[in-house]
Amino acid sequence: MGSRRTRFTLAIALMLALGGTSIAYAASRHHSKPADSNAEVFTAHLVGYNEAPANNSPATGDLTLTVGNGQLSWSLTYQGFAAGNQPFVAHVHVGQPNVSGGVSFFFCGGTKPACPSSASGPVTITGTTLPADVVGPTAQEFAAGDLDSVIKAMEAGLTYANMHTPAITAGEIRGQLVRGHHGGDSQGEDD
Ligand SMILES: [Cu+2]
Repeated sequence: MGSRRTRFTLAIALMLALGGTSIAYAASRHHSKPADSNAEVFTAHLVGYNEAPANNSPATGDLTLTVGNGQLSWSLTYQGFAAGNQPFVAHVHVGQPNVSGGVSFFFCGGTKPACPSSASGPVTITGTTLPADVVGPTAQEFAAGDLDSVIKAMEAGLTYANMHTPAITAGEIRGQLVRGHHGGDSQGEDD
């Protein structure tokens, strides 16, 4: 009788312990969120294989973009372009993987300052994007200034970042924006 009771007590203790573990896990996840509780992070890994059509560019780029407080905060690092083939624009398009869509907003080049040369090593540019920075794509019924619709497209996996160069003016490296810190895996999963 005694051992039966002990086993029962152990089972209850185990259940409580497991329950406690999952509560602690949920709490720590909640704590890891950014200050703005509505903030969302997107990442993209830009490579030539993601362009349409694919190319053999040695260059790579990594974008981290945070949505919050009605604006986007972003950081883009790029490297590996040939010295004489530096990117002249980096921006975000609306389009699903392997489809070329119109431009939504710029990181460098276009409506923003020129893209710094990466001829002597990796370059990181940072900035914020406000509704006024959104130029469209109007042909896809994304109105200029409508950042909210672009964010919805981003959440649906329908935006990509790319960089254009003199060698491949249509776009040399590209990456789909995906939620969280898994941008490096995105294209493989989507294909
Ligand atoms: Cu582009």
